[in-house]
Amino acid sequence: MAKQDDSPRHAIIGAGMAGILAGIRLRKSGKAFTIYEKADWLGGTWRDNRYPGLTCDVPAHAYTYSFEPYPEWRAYYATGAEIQRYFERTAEKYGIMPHIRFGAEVTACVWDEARSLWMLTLASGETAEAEVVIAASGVLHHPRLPDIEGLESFAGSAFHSARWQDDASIDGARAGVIGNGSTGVQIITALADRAAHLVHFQRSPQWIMPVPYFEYGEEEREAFRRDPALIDAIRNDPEYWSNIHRFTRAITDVEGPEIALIEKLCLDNLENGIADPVLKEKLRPDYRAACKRLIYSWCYYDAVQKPAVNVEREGIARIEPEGVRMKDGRLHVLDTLVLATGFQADRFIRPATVKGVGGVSLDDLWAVRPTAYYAVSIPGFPNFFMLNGPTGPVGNFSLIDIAERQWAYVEQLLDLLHAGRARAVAPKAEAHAAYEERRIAAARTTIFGSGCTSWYLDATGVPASWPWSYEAFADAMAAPVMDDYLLDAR
Ligand code: NA7
Repeated sequence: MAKQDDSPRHAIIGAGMAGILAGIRLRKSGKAFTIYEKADWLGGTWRDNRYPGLTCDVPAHAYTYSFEPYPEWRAYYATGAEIQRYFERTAEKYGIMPHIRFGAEVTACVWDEARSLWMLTLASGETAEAEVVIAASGVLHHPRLPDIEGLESFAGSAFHSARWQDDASIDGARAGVIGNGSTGVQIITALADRAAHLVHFQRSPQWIMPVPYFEYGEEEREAFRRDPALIDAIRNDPEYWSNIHRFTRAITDVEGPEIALIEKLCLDNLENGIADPVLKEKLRPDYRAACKRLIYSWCYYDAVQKPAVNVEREGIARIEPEGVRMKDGRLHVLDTLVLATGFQADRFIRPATVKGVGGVSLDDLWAVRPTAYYAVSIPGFPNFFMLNGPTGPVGNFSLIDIAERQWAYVEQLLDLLHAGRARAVAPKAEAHAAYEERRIAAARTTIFGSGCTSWYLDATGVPASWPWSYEAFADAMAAPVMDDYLLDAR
């Protein structure tokens, strides 16, 4: 980015949902920015994940930028391919494409105190400068492969769900899926009618929340095109929002009525949705609902009752060239093995090296757990802001809404730089420490900390996410507490 005048340059890392959002906002206010994207195309998680059955479990019209409603969604829940198209189209429409540098992996960001700017190094060895870094590098980005003996020996194709192989034998073949998070469940529902034999390997059964599913016909889409107020009505649907508020109350009040209702709805679903009593017991969870991310599905229980599908709850002993050997000695012979085993959720911008004031590295600061003040900024890392960063809300709601609210907060800090009132802004260490202390205490009492394992937990077993209500998050993002920030005046 060439320096045109005195105004700050912005380096956005990642051209996924949040990076595109930051680009659109900066372009609108006429600011200089470059989006560095390590891959050769935009879309982030929606570019990487292409597995059959991929659907966003947030209603399509809610998983949409507030400023760019989209009449074209084909169903209440959008497919991954449609969402990818939406981001491509939106980036194009808002003039973001010329600002994206593809194949440009940022490997290091080092704060130059004397000049109040970030020195970026790319994988190519090239360097760049920017006064502001926006880390929009995603949460669930680095696949986590299971540590199962013999995985390498499998003779068929074995691959992670986020690295889908189009030429894998599925149709009329014998396939297995390890993992029953949202991903494994969606893959099973899509393959149940395609594979001749399909095994769903489950280490822990899941709570399955029944949800409505319907398609929008051409007539409805035409009505959305003509009258955007119809879309607003869906986005602002009081029932949708009261569900979200109920959900966050359920998370934060583990003995309250909301979580009891969620558990009842899921158990009724299991009771009424599964006919065979043996299968029903296999699928019955033995921990609290929403402790792991709640699975929303309108068709999983139908899928597992199809003749080709076998739910396997015995533990896996090892993987052999022919298939998966269970602890009780049985062998599932397979042609294809899908590893829907999740992601390393604690990476964020890493493995890039980030060094702030005094050469302190983010890796050292995050030795115990990734953390950020209100999920957005880090003491000692001036002008470094994260979207969907550590300790932010994760759950069954739109991360676009989360990122937009975080951007509104970041923008108020950037205004200080843009107005020339400061050269650098970072949260005070004591403000961050107080936030983390309160957050960790609250997080331990949430449903996420009620005794299951999940990607919501940090390495010490503390839930890593926002532990308060959605309203509390919205309030916190409405305006930064400026007293909690250190300004380095010009
Ligand atoms: P998740 O939700 O992290 O699920 C991973 C699944 O893989 C889960 O069922 C794990 O079982 C299972 N798993 C992981 N390692 C193993 C081994 N070694 N053996 C057997 N089973 C294993 O990832 P997803 O991709 O489904 O979803 C991630 C998010 O993407 C989702 O929450 C949405 O936000 C979108 P476990 O439960 O640990 O017993």
